[in-house]
Amino acid sequence: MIGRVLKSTGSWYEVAGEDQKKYACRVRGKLRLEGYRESNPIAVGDRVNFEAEEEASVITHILARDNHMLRQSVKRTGHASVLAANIDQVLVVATVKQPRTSLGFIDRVLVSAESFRIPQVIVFNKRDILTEDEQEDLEALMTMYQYVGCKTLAISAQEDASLESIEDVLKNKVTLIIGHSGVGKSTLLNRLSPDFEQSTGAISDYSEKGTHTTTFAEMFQLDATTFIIDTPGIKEWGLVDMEQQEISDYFPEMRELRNECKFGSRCLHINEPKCAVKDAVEKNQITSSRYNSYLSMVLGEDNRK
Ligand SMILES: Nc1nc2c(ncn2[C@@H]2O[C@H](COP(=O)(O)OP(=O)(O)O)[C@@H](O)[C@H]2O)c(=O)[nH]1
Ligand SMILES: [Mg+2]
Ligand SMILES: [Zn+2]
Repeated sequence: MIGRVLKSTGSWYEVAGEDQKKYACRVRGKLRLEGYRESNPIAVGDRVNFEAEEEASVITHILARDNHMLRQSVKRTGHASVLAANIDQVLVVATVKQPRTSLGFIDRVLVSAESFRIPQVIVFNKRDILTEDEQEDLEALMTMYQYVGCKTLAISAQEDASLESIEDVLKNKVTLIIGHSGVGKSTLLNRLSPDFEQSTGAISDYSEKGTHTTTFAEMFQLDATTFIIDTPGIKEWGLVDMEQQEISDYFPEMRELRNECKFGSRCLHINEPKCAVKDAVEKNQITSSRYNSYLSMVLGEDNRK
Protein backbone atom coordinates (compact mmCIF):
# COMPACT_ATOMS: atom_id res chain seq x y z
CA MET A 1 0.00 0.00 0.00
CA ILE A 2 1.09 3.60 -0.49
CA GLY A 3 1.14 5.88 2.52
CA ARG A 4 2.46 9.12 3.90
CA VAL A 5 4.87 9.26 6.83
CA LEU A 6 3.29 11.21 9.70
CA LYS A 7 5.95 10.73 12.32
CA SER A 8 9.38 9.25 12.68
CA THR A 9 11.09 8.35 15.91
CA GLY A 10 14.14 6.80 14.33
CA SER A 11 13.12 3.19 14.55
CA TRP A 12 9.33 3.41 14.16
CA TYR A 13 7.35 5.33 11.61
CA GLU A 14 3.70 6.25 11.78
CA VAL A 15 2.23 6.02 8.31
CA ALA A 16 -1.20 7.14 7.06
CA GLY A 17 -2.32 4.60 4.49
CA GLU A 18 -4.42 5.28 1.43
CA ASP A 19 -7.24 3.61 3.35
CA GLN A 20 -7.12 6.53 5.84
CA LYS A 21 -5.89 4.18 8.58
CA LYS A 22 -2.69 4.67 10.55
CA TYR A 23 0.03 2.05 10.65
CA ALA A 24 3.07 1.63 12.88
CA CYS A 25 5.88 0.67 10.53
CA ARG A 26 9.44 -0.52 10.73
CA VAL A 27 11.99 -0.57 7.99
CA ARG A 28 13.44 -3.81 6.76
CA GLY A 29 17.16 -3.60 6.08
CA LYS A 30 18.55 -0.43 4.59
CA LEU A 31 16.44 1.79 2.38
CA ARG A 32 18.08 4.18 0.01
CA LEU A 33 16.71 7.18 -1.78
CA GLU A 34 18.43 8.40 -4.91
CA GLY A 35 20.38 11.57 -4.24
CA TYR A 36 20.68 11.02 -0.47
CA ARG A 37 23.65 9.62 1.34
CA GLU A 38 21.97 8.41 4.49
CA SER A 39 20.57 4.94 4.76
CA ASN A 40 16.95 4.97 5.92
CA PRO A 41 16.56 8.63 5.03
CA ILE A 42 12.83 8.57 5.71
CA ALA A 43 11.39 11.97 6.62
CA VAL A 44 7.99 13.19 7.69
CA GLY A 45 5.92 13.78 4.57
CA ASP A 46 7.62 11.05 2.58
CA ARG A 47 5.40 8.87 0.46
CA VAL A 48 6.30 5.23 0.94
CA ASN A 49 5.30 1.76 -0.13
CA PHE A 50 4.60 -0.50 2.80
CA GLU A 51 3.32 -3.97 3.59
CA ALA A 52 0.42 -3.57 5.97
CA GLU A 53 0.39 -6.05 8.85
CA GLU A 54 -1.61 -6.24 12.06
CA GLU A 55 1.33 -5.77 14.44
CA ALA A 56 4.36 -4.42 12.64
CA SER A 57 4.02 -3.11 9.10
CA VAL A 58 7.12 -2.80 6.97
CA ILE A 59 8.19 0.09 4.73
CA THR A 60 9.74 -1.28 1.57
CA HIS A 61 10.32 1.79 -0.63
CA ILE A 62 10.55 5.54 -0.40
CA LEU A 63 8.92 7.20 -3.41
CA ALA A 64 10.73 10.04 -5.16
CA ARG A 65 10.26 13.41 -3.45
CA ASP A 66 8.71 16.51 -5.01
CA ASN A 67 10.88 18.59 -2.67
CA HIS A 68 12.25 18.68 0.83
CA MET A 69 13.33 21.18 3.45
CA LEU A 70 16.73 20.74 5.06
CA ARG A 71 17.86 22.04 8.38
CA GLN A 72 21.21 22.12 10.07
CA SER A 73 21.25 19.32 12.65
CA VAL A 74 23.40 20.26 15.60
CA LYS A 75 25.58 23.37 15.82
CA ARG A 76 27.89 24.38 13.02
CA THR A 77 29.77 21.13 12.75
CA GLY A 78 26.63 19.05 12.37
CA HIS A 79 25.42 17.94 8.98
CA ALA A 80 22.06 18.79 7.51
CA SER A 81 19.01 16.61 7.91
CA VAL A 82 15.73 16.47 6.06
CA LEU A 83 13.13 18.17 8.22
CA ALA A 84 10.18 17.29 5.98
CA ALA A 85 9.45 16.21 2.42
CA ASN A 86 6.75 16.89 -0.16
CA ILE A 87 5.55 20.20 1.23
CA ASP A 88 3.47 22.87 -0.51
CA GLN A 89 4.38 25.80 1.71
CA VAL A 90 6.35 26.88 4.73
CA LEU A 91 4.46 28.83 7.36
CA VAL A 92 6.56 30.85 9.79
CA VAL A 93 4.77 31.55 13.07
CA ALA A 94 6.29 34.69 14.57
CA THR A 95 5.50 37.04 17.44
CA VAL A 96 6.31 40.69 18.02
CA LYS A 97 6.71 39.98 21.74
CA GLN A 98 6.46 37.17 24.27
CA PRO A 99 8.75 36.04 22.74
CA ARG A 100 10.04 38.46 20.13
CA THR A 101 10.96 36.71 16.90
CA SER A 102 14.02 38.28 15.32
CA LEU A 103 13.68 39.37 11.72
CA GLY A 104 16.96 37.62 11.07
CA PHE A 105 15.33 34.32 12.01
CA ILE A 106 12.32 35.00 9.79
CA ASP A 107 14.55 35.98 6.86
CA ARG A 108 16.76 32.90 7.22
CA VAL A 109 13.72 30.62 7.13
CA LEU A 110 12.32 32.48 4.11
CA VAL A 111 15.66 32.26 2.29
CA SER A 112 15.94 28.53 3.02
CA ALA A 113 12.43 27.88 1.75
CA GLU A 114 13.05 30.03 -1.31
CA SER A 115 16.21 28.04 -2.06
CA PHE A 116 14.03 24.91 -2.22
CA ARG A 117 11.43 26.85 -4.24
CA ILE A 118 8.81 26.39 -1.54
CA PRO A 119 6.30 29.27 -1.12
CA GLN A 120 6.21 31.02 2.24
CA VAL A 121 3.61 32.52 4.55
CA ILE A 122 4.25 34.46 7.76
CA VAL A 123 1.65 34.35 10.52
CA PHE A 124 2.14 36.87 13.31
CA ASN A 125 0.44 35.45 16.38
CA LYS A 126 -0.61 37.01 19.71
CA ARG A 127 -1.91 40.20 18.15
CA ASP A 128 -4.22 40.46 21.18
CA ILE A 129 -1.36 41.55 23.45
CA LEU A 130 -0.03 44.36 21.26
CA THR A 131 -0.29 48.02 22.18
CA GLU A 132 -1.47 50.42 19.50
CA ASP A 133 2.11 51.41 18.70
CA GLU A 134 3.14 47.79 18.42
CA GLN A 135 0.20 47.14 16.11
CA GLU A 136 1.41 49.91 13.85
CA ASP A 137 4.91 48.43 13.83
CA LEU A 138 3.41 45.07 12.96
CA GLU A 139 1.46 46.53 10.05
CA ALA A 140 4.66 48.06 8.69
CA LEU A 141 6.38 44.69 9.00
CA MET A 142 3.55 42.96 7.19
CA THR A 143 3.69 45.53 4.40
CA MET A 144 7.43 44.96 4.10
CA TYR A 145 7.00 41.21 3.72
CA GLN A 146 4.05 41.49 1.36
CA TYR A 147 6.19 43.72 -0.81
CA VAL A 148 8.70 40.89 -1.23
CA GLY A 149 5.96 38.48 -2.21
CA CYS A 150 5.22 36.81 1.09
CA LYS A 151 1.69 36.22 2.26
CA THR A 152 1.24 37.57 5.80
CA LEU A 153 -1.48 37.27 8.43
CA ALA A 154 -1.94 38.65 11.93
CA ILE A 155 -3.95 36.49 14.28
CA SER A 156 -4.56 35.60 17.87
CA ALA A 157 -4.65 31.83 18.05
CA GLN A 158 -5.98 32.20 21.56
CA GLU A 159 -8.54 35.00 21.25
CA ASP A 160 -9.82 35.12 17.66
CA ALA A 161 -13.36 33.79 17.40
CA SER A 162 -12.67 32.54 13.89
CA LEU A 163 -9.42 31.42 12.33
CA GLU A 164 -10.88 31.33 8.85
CA SER A 165 -8.10 33.45 7.36
CA ILE A 166 -5.49 30.88 8.25
CA GLU A 167 -7.75 27.93 7.43
CA ASP A 168 -8.03 29.32 3.90
CA VAL A 169 -4.26 29.46 3.60
CA LEU A 170 -3.89 25.86 4.76
CA LYS A 171 -6.74 24.31 2.78
CA ASN A 172 -5.75 21.42 0.47
CA LYS A 173 -2.07 21.85 1.16
CA VAL A 174 0.77 20.27 3.09
CA THR A 175 2.16 23.05 5.30
CA LEU A 176 5.38 22.94 7.27
CA ILE A 177 5.12 25.13 10.37
CA ILE A 178 8.31 26.70 11.72
CA GLY A 179 8.64 29.01 14.71
CA HIS A 180 10.40 29.39 18.02
CA SER A 181 8.97 27.65 20.99
CA GLY A 182 6.41 29.79 22.80
CA VAL A 183 5.00 31.57 19.73
CA GLY A 184 1.78 29.54 19.83
CA LYS A 185 2.18 26.71 17.32
CA SER A 186 0.52 24.11 19.53
CA THR A 187 -2.25 26.52 20.52
CA LEU A 188 -2.92 27.10 16.84
CA LEU A 189 -2.95 23.37 16.06
CA ASN A 190 -5.40 22.71 18.88
CA ARG A 191 -7.68 25.46 17.61
CA LEU A 192 -7.61 24.09 14.07
CA SER A 193 -8.54 20.64 15.27
CA PRO A 194 -9.27 20.04 18.93
CA ASP A 195 -8.52 16.31 18.59
CA PHE A 196 -4.82 17.06 18.32
CA GLU A 197 -4.55 17.83 22.02
CA GLN A 198 -1.03 19.18 21.78
CA SER A 199 0.37 20.31 25.07
CA THR A 200 0.88 24.05 25.27
CA GLY A 201 2.55 26.43 27.65
CA ALA A 202 5.76 28.15 28.44
CA ILE A 203 7.23 25.43 30.63
CA SER A 204 8.51 23.23 27.82
CA ASP A 205 10.19 26.37 26.58
CA TYR A 206 12.54 26.53 29.52
CA SER A 207 13.19 22.84 29.97
CA GLU A 208 14.35 22.69 26.37
CA LYS A 209 16.95 25.39 26.78
CA GLY A 210 20.57 24.33 26.97
CA THR A 211 19.86 20.74 26.08
CA HIS A 212 20.09 19.22 22.66
CA THR A 213 16.59 17.89 22.46
CA THR A 214 16.10 16.19 19.14
CA THR A 215 13.49 17.78 16.94
CA PHE A 216 10.92 15.36 15.64
CA ALA A 217 8.62 16.89 13.11
CA GLU A 218 5.12 15.47 13.12
CA MET A 219 2.41 15.63 10.52
CA PHE A 220 -1.24 16.16 11.43
CA GLN A 221 -4.19 15.70 9.16
CA LEU A 222 -6.90 18.36 9.22
CA ASP A 223 -9.04 16.76 6.54
CA ALA A 224 -8.55 14.40 3.58
CA THR A 225 -6.39 16.89 1.68
CA THR A 226 -5.04 19.24 4.35
CA PHE A 227 -1.92 18.45 6.36
CA ILE A 228 0.17 20.40 8.84
CA ILE A 229 3.68 19.51 9.96
CA ASP A 230 4.67 20.85 13.36
CA THR A 231 8.34 21.17 14.28
CA PRO A 232 8.82 21.57 18.01
CA GLY A 233 12.02 22.77 19.60
CA ILE A 234 13.46 25.00 16.87
CA LYS A 235 15.66 27.56 18.58
CA GLU A 236 17.72 28.77 15.68
CA TRP A 237 17.87 28.44 11.95
CA GLY A 238 21.05 28.12 9.92
CA LEU A 239 21.50 28.16 6.19
CA VAL A 240 22.64 24.84 4.75
CA ASP A 241 25.35 24.62 2.09
CA MET A 242 24.72 28.00 0.53
CA GLU A 243 27.33 29.77 -1.57
CA GLN A 244 27.80 33.46 -0.80
CA GLN A 245 27.02 34.30 -4.44
CA GLU A 246 23.67 32.58 -4.47
CA ILE A 247 22.13 34.11 -1.33
CA SER A 248 20.73 37.19 -3.10
CA ASP A 249 18.93 34.87 -5.52
CA TYR A 250 16.69 33.95 -2.60
CA PHE A 251 15.79 37.54 -1.77
CA PRO A 252 13.08 38.17 -4.40
CA GLU A 253 13.62 41.94 -4.27
CA MET A 254 17.35 41.47 -5.02
CA ARG A 255 17.10 38.65 -7.51
CA GLU A 256 15.81 40.88 -10.29
CA LEU A 257 18.41 43.59 -9.73
CA ARG A 258 21.60 41.59 -9.76
CA ASN A 259 21.89 41.58 -13.56
CA GLU A 260 22.20 45.34 -13.33
CA CYS A 261 25.18 45.19 -10.99
CA LYS A 262 28.48 45.98 -12.71
CA PHE A 263 29.90 42.63 -11.60
CA GLY A 264 26.69 40.78 -12.43
CA SER A 265 26.30 37.45 -10.69
CA ARG A 266 29.71 37.85 -9.02
CA CYS A 267 28.55 40.92 -7.09
CA LEU A 268 28.01 40.26 -3.40
CA HIS A 269 26.39 43.70 -2.99
CA ILE A 270 28.71 44.65 -0.15
CA ASN A 271 31.14 47.28 -1.37
CA GLU A 272 31.45 46.64 -5.09
CA PRO A 273 31.17 49.66 -7.41
CA LYS A 274 27.95 50.28 -9.39
CA CYS A 275 25.89 47.83 -7.38
CA ALA A 276 22.17 47.96 -8.21
CA VAL A 277 21.24 46.34 -4.89
CA LYS A 278 23.08 48.94 -2.81
CA ASP A 279 21.51 51.69 -4.92
CA ALA A 280 18.09 50.23 -4.18
CA VAL A 281 18.87 50.17 -0.45
CA GLU A 282 19.84 53.83 -0.61
CA LYS A 283 16.58 54.67 -2.36
CA ASN A 284 14.64 52.64 0.21
CA GLN A 285 13.41 50.25 -2.47
CA ILE A 286 15.04 47.51 -0.43
CA THR A 287 14.57 47.92 3.32
CA SER A 288 17.63 48.18 5.53
CA SER A 289 16.17 45.40 7.66
CA ARG A 290 16.19 42.92 4.78
CA TYR A 291 19.56 44.16 3.55
CA ASN A 292 21.07 43.72 7.03
CA SER A 293 19.69 40.19 7.17
CA TYR A 294 21.27 39.60 3.78
CA LEU A 295 24.63 40.97 4.93
CA SER A 296 24.69 38.82 8.06
CA MET A 297 24.00 35.74 5.92
CA VAL A 298 26.70 36.56 3.37
CA LEU A 299 29.24 37.43 6.04
CA GLY A 300 28.26 34.32 7.99
CA GLU A 301 27.65 36.29 11.16
CA ASP A 302 24.88 35.49 13.44
CA ASN A 303 23.61 32.84 11.07
CA ARG A 304 22.12 30.61 13.65
CA LYS A 305 19.90 32.81 15.82
N1 LIG B 1 -1.92 36.19 24.53
C1 LIG B 1 -1.80 35.14 23.74
N2 LIG B 1 -1.15 34.03 24.18
C2 LIG B 1 -1.02 32.98 23.35
C3 LIG B 1 -1.55 33.00 22.03
N3 LIG B 1 -1.25 31.82 21.45
C4 LIG B 1 -0.58 31.10 22.37
N4 LIG B 1 -0.43 31.78 23.53
C5 LIG B 1 0.25 31.34 24.75
O1 LIG B 1 1.65 31.26 24.51
C6 LIG B 1 2.22 30.16 25.23
C7 LIG B 1 2.97 29.24 24.27
O2 LIG B 1 2.04 28.63 23.38
P1 LIG B 1 2.31 27.23 22.67
O3 LIG B 1 1.13 26.95 21.82
O4 LIG B 1 2.69 26.19 23.66
O5 LIG B 1 3.59 27.60 21.77
P2 LIG B 1 4.53 26.64 20.92
O6 LIG B 1 5.75 26.41 21.76
O7 LIG B 1 4.87 27.42 19.68
O8 LIG B 1 3.80 25.37 20.61
C8 LIG B 1 1.06 29.48 25.93
O9 LIG B 1 1.03 29.94 27.26
C9 LIG B 1 -0.16 29.94 25.16
O10 LIG B 1 -1.32 29.97 25.97
C10 LIG B 1 -2.25 34.18 21.60
O11 LIG B 1 -2.75 34.29 20.47
N5 LIG B 1 -2.32 35.20 22.48
MG1 LIG C 1 4.38 23.36 20.93
ZN1 LIG D 1 25.42 44.21 -6.47
